[in-house]
Amino acid sequence: MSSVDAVTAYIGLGSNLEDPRQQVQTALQELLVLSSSCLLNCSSLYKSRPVGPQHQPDYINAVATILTTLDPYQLLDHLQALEQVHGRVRDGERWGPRTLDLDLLLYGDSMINTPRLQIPHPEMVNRAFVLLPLSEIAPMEMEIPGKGVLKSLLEDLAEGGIERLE
Ligand code: A4P
Ligand code: MG
Repeated sequence: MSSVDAVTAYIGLGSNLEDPRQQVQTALQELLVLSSSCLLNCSSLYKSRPVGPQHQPDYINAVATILTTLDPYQLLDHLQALEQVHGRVRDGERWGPRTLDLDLLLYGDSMINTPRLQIPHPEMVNRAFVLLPLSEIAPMEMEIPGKGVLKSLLEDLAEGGIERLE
């Protein structure tokens, strides 16, 4: 098992099946006890229409940040195991409905482009449901590797149709 110095990573949480709000809140509790990691902060919850196929319920999303000594592939293994605990079924539909999706958005300033893992998550900068919660818990001047500064990316974003929940 490889190990690394502690790295700050950002995780996107999303759900649109089986009480999505509860799914995301439970997943945040599970991130609190993630091995070799410490939960640093989490955003509010946001509600939005699905991006992609429209024949599915609205999504609840949030972003969390952790400090971790897991390497990025170990972290992805843990996130995918948590998705399974939440009964995630993959039926092959791209961007289809799910009980829980955990995307590894950022891992320090790493850029990774392998079949199993792309970091930064390739779609994150196009998505209000990622950038708005991220902006609650990350510095506005943060550089998203290869993409730009968070503040500018937010300014370029079409923000419509997303609601921050209390
Ligand atoms: N993978 C590669 N890079 C990563 C990464 N950085 N984080 C691979 C996580 N996984 C990564 O993912 C497919 C494969 O991507 C994994 O096996 C992993 O090795 P998946 O979770 O099985 O399938 P997916 O989530 O349907 O695919 P994808 O392309 O990751 O979809 P997204 O980007 O997660 O989008 N609309 C709203 N409003 N809110 C949402 O949360 N989510 C999606 C899914 C679509 N529309 C949405 C939302
Ligand atoms: Mg995903």
